[in-house]
Amino acid sequence: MSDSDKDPPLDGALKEKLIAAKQRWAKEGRLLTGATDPQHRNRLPPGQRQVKDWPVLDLGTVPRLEGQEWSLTVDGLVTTPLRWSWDQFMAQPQVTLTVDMHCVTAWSRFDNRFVGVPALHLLEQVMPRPEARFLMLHSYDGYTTNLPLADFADDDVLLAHNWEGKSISRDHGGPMRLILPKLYLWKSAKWLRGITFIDQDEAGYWEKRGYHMRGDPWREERYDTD
Ligand SMILES: Nc1nc2c(c(=O)[nH]1)N[C@H]1C(S)=C(S)[C@@H](COP(=O)(O)O)O[C@H]1N2
Ligand SMILES: [Mo]
Repeated sequence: MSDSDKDPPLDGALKEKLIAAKQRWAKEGRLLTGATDPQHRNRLPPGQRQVKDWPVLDLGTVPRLEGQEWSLTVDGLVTTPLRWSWDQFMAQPQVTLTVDMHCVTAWSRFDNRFVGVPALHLLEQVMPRPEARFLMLHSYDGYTTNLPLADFADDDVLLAHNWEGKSISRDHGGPMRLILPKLYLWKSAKWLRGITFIDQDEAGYWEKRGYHMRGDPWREERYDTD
């Protein structure tokens, strides 16, 4: 039996992150926001300007998903693939976070309060296999985008369905979209319908068209300049 056969399904680092996150969420009233993080005192990443409205950006096809038509499928390199109906999704643990959003088109919007299911909770359910290192997100409009598992596996990543106390509107990705504040917003897939765990990075819709494979706004990873 090789060492990897004995690996626990949820690797140690991921498990520690999950436990630490749960402890933080458990502190009542705790909202995660750059405002409370001294390292983000300068909240505007390089080349960004602050906006107060929330612009809509997408491929132009806005899916209409009524209750029964919606599901989320998680598959690929996971121990327990899953498919959640809307009711099953809404029955998962929920967290409220206040986060900043940074779009590659140079606008940033501060203090957006989202409610949703933590990505770490989803990871705990599906248990990525040790060889899983990236994710491909699939959306109802045909959009795709890729992510490192390390960026998805963090306590500020949400499968979000509510913004500022209201269901997320259709044009902003309702009924459910990803919110991953650490990367440019094109990584936060709207109308999310599937997540596939993969071992090697693959380019999604914009990444095939010259956008950066990771997209960290603090490093200004807008385009692949190679
Ligand atoms: N499904 C889907 N998700 C998507 C997109 C898209 O076209 N389809 N566009 C991305 C891009 S390029 C941006 S900037 C943000 C915009 O989100 P917003 O319209 O809510 O501001 O959504 C991202 N998620
Ligand atoms: Mo974008």
